[in-house]
Amino acid sequence: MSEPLSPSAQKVQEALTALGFTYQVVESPRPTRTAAEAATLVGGQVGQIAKSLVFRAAPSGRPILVIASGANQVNEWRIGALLKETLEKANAAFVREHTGFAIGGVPPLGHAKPLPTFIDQDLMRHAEIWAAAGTPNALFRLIPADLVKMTGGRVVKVT
Ligand code: 5CA
Repeated sequence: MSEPLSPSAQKVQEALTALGFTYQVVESPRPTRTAAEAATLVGGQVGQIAKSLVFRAAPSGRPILVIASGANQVNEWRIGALLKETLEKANAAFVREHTGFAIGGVPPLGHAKPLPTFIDQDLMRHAEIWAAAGTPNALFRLIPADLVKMTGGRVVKVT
């Protein structure tokens, strides 16, 4: 617990602190590369894991962040319709370029540049949720309402 955070996790911790949140990023020795692994580690339900998924909107080419419940499969068409664009899954290089983080650790905040963000309404019904914090081993626990505040995201149905 008192080990120093890795640089990517530290970046997320600093973003949280800069926004006035007291949430603490924790890094575990065990990887939490997937929502299921994260849920097992924190002893929660997979639906309480906020997975940050990056898409590429066409034709604009801009990045879009969808923060979905670990229990849900994002319906790309539904989000695309809100943007009047088509969403395609981003590749690893696109994710790193636009967020500054690698797949498996993409956090909901602290990105290279802020991304237009959509938040799964199903995350809102939990008392607390967990999000990735920069590396496949880093997480932080938060209240869903704060996820909306820290990202400026729009809460929508994503399935
Ligand atoms: N640290 C965990 C739990 S919070 C985590 O980040 N999970 S995640 O679900 O948010 O991130 C993994 C996601 O990355 C997958 O759901 C998938 O959408 C995406 N992903 C995994 N592999 C690839 C790949 N090769 N190309 C594009 N996206 C990928």
